[in-house]
Amino acid sequence: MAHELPELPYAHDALEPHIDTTTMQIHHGKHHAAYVAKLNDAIAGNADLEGKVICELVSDLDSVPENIRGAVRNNGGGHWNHSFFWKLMGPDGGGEPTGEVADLINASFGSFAEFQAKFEAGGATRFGSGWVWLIVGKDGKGAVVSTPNQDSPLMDKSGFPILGCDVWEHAYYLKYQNRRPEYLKAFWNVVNWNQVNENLAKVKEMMAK
Ligand code: MN3
Repeated sequence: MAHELPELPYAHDALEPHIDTTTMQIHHGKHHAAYVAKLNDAIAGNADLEGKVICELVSDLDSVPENIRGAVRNNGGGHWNHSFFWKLMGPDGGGEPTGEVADLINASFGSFAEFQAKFEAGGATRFGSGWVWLIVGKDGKGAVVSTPNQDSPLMDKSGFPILGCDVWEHAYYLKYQNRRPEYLKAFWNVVNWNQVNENLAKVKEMMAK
């Protein structure tokens, strides 16, 4: 089965004014769509790889033949990261974290404000293009990590991501130009904490096995 571009779980203008309509249209409809198309091209004809879901594929790059490993890393990473990212935002998002995520953040960082500062700094200091993440590490604690390009914590096994923010210029340049820290601050207004809690519940289930 070929990989497919998932539909946005909300309208393109749903995250206004924090993330603008045109950015969402291009980001989802062009950038993400291109990662999906190039991933399908890269693995075409390799039945073993074609049979894997995207999460399996990016979690086991060693099993990908060397001649297409770079393409799968970049485009498969792009597909997984963006599919994860869209769901983390929503028109009813923002506010303080809730439920077990709130407990994890307070236990790991001291407070939501301290976590926000770490996350924003992680995103702002990522040189060039990449992502900043909240992961659950092997010790069960929350940690902020940043990855270059379309890499993710699934690739280096540093932990399981439950929240992430795309800090490529294409994610914010139309509205924020060079002001990446301002975009990172605006991101808090659209975070869907219910989804982050769902992600945490899944991670906990996986880690318990
Ligand atoms: Mn992007």
